Amino acid sequence: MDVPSELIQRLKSAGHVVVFTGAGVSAESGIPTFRDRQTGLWTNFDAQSLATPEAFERDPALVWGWYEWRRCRVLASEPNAAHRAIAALAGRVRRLTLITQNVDDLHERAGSPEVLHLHGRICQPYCSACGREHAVARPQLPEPDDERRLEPPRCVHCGGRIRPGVVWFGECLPRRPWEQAVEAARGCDAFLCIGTSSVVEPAAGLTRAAIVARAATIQVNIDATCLDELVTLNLRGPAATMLPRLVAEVWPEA
Ligand code: BJW
Ligand code: ZN
Repeated sequence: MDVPSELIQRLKSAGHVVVFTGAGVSAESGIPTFRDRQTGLWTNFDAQSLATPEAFERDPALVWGWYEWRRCRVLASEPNAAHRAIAALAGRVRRLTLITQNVDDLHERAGSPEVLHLHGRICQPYCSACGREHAVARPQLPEPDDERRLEPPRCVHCGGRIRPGVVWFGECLPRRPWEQAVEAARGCDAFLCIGTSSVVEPAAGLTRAAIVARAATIQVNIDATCLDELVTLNLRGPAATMLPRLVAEVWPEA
């Protein structure tokens, strides 16, 4: 791994480390990313028909069925070496803030206790009318096909439709996690940006905020992004390989 020695020293002495993750961190767990040229969700499905409040209003069974299929995939997957390396890192630095755009719970299952979910959680649906959380049963769905439609359940309190617990296009990010994420990005010493295309706002602005605040910024990605020339170090490769190596080199087990 090609990490310049001055940067290693800078990272070792970083008191507050932020780890910011996107779909690429879960790709090696078998969860599809959004914008991959072949397997990306938005390559194969229309985001406007599935990931907007208007889409749910128009065709709730289409949207709910699709998200239940996605929830099945999350439940059937396991954390990978990248999730585990991030969990281990938390025990080796003074302070670590983990921010994710992912709606899966693989960071938690890898042992990261506190995760700021900017785009919600797929396993925590709630009532579209009164906002109360809804406990969902384990989904039993056939393999994806055209019959993926499923009527959303109704709220036991108010009868409203239950909706997926995720943040759709045009919706605001949850206030508290967003505020905490902004504060962490502006105040950290090191910022690791892992497996995100950095095209979705306002989340993508966090890395820019860390750059402006002169934190050491490290990007891990298998592909080029708009941040390649802006970060302190650009590590090109799969997260499940690169992150354990980076953590072992900079923050070895005591
Ligand atoms: C690997 C790898 C491996 C692969 N190892 N790497 C300003 C400018 C322009 C537009 C906007 C703006 N402000 C707001 C907008 C609109 C919109 C937006 O950003 N649109 C852009 C796409 C143009 N944003 C919003 O609407 C947001 N809300 C908002 O701004 O509210 C205020 C407001 C309200 C009303 C009007 C105006 C403003 C909400 C955004 C919600 C995003 N929701 C989704 C879906 C969540 C639910 C679901 O799961 O279905 O969140 S979209 C999707 O993108 C998902 C992700 O969290 C998000 C980011 O994607 P991510 O994680 O980066 O995945 P990919 O696939 O893009 O990239 C994967 C990367 O991994 C790639 O780079 C690979 O190379 C890499 N990789 N394998 C390492 N093994
Ligand atoms: Zn309700």
